[in-house]
Amino acid sequence: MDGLLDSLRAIVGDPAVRVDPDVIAGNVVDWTGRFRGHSPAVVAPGTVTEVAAVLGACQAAGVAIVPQGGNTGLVGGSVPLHGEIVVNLRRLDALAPVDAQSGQVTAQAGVTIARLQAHAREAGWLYGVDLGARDVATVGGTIATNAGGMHVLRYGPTRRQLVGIEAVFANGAVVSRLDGLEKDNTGYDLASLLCGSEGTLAIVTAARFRLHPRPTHVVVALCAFDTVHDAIAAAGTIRRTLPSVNALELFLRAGCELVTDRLGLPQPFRAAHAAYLLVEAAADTDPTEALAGAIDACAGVRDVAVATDPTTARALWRYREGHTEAINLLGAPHKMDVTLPAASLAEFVAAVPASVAAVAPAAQVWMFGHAGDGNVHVNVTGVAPDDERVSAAVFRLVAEYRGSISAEHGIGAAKRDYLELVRTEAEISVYRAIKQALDPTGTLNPHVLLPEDATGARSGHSA
Ligand code: FAD
Ligand code: 2HG
Ligand code: ZN
Repeated sequence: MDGLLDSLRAIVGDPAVRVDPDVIAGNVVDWTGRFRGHSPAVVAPGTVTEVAAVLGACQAAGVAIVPQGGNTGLVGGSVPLHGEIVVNLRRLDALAPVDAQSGQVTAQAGVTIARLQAHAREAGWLYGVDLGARDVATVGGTIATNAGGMHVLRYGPTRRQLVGIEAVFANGAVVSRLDGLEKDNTGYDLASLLCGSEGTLAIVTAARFRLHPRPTHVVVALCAFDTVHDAIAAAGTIRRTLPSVNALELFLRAGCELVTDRLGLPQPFRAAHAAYLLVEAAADTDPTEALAGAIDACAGVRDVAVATDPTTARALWRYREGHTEAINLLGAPHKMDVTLPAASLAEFVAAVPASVAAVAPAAQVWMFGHAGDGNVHVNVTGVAPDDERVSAAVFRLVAEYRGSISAEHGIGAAKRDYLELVRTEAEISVYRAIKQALDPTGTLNPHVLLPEDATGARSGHSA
């Protein structure tokens, strides 16, 4: 290890190899505090050439690495749970000017999503992905997880924004395809393959994104319902009747009370309600009337608050976005970001509390999410970090409803043992073949995504 650290210092310079446990403490534990690892070093390359040399040195030394961006990932995939070296990409933070002709921009892996959004906005465009972790989450991390967020309904997840990618593979090869051709049918789509690969196939160093025209008017409404079923049915009605819809976000009474209590916000309405649906519409002409018409067409709406200016809109969004922060204040949660077929979402939400109570009677269940995408975030608190009974029960329920165990956060370390619930043997063997072909020594994040194989051997080795 000492020899490897000397080589890494020679590549990136002394200050970019941090080994002091106090200094790297924040790099070895995840955002929730549930996943805590240890590492001999955090290495921060400043150029693509340095990334390739760092990877080459680690591969030659037989030491595994975990790529890391903002470390906001929620599935334990960004921290060194098996003593891997952390390769942090935050220093790769160049952002090229927006190409006004194509409506595209190239950004390096360490650029934060908030910076990318602001950069696009200043040039009169919009970046299609938005998420609560925007100030810290990076281009590289959001590509590696195919991050979704609040606007998937309108613009799709990260994969849909990608026009090209630059990445370093385990053998040190650099692939760079950033010329922004909207149409290019020349073989495998590497950008799509790497998007969602969770740092297991390559380190992403830069990407070319397509931007969207920026609607001039944004209106937000928070609607209250007496049943979860009505709120979810309303999401379907609004999708159908409001072409300018940007976001359809669900949260429940318990979560709303937790957020108002822990974050010191006023109650959104005089009375508490069973479920809330936050609706955002955006267009080039004022969508307020169309939004009101769509809400009128929904059954069971008990109260509505509308925001037509950015400050009030942010205040309404806070009730929804504040969930992750407020729940973390209760202790490290178990997070299950799942998608259900739209027709089963309400039934699934109704069934979750009993499934959890059957295995963990004292646990608390919090549910919220992107109702327009069929994606609900099931958070459970009051369960020991390594107690798998709750995840197993919820994921089994998801599989029964033919849903997915990851809508947007990925598999990471948290869900690798459940992949077989929703992916066939044939699919997993193709995944293994891809991993084996691109990373035969198991250098790149070898302890995430894929389950242990039939022989009990893990894909790759630990440090
Ligand atoms: P990290 O956490 O550092 O890494 C995540 C994964 O990507 C790891 O497997 C890591 O190894 C890999 N990786 C990181 N950088 C690279 C790279 N350059 N090359 C290859 N692999 C890399 N997620 C959503 O999808 N939607 C949401 O709405 C959402 N909201 C969130 C709100 C909060 C408050 C928080 C804390 C998280 C939220 N997340 C959400 C989860 C998280 O922000 C995303 O998963 C995000 O994509 C992680 O980006 P990051 O830069 O922090 O990556
Ligand atoms: C969100 O939608 C994020 O707010 C985080 O995906 C979800 O905290 C969670 O479980
Ligand atoms: Zn989410």
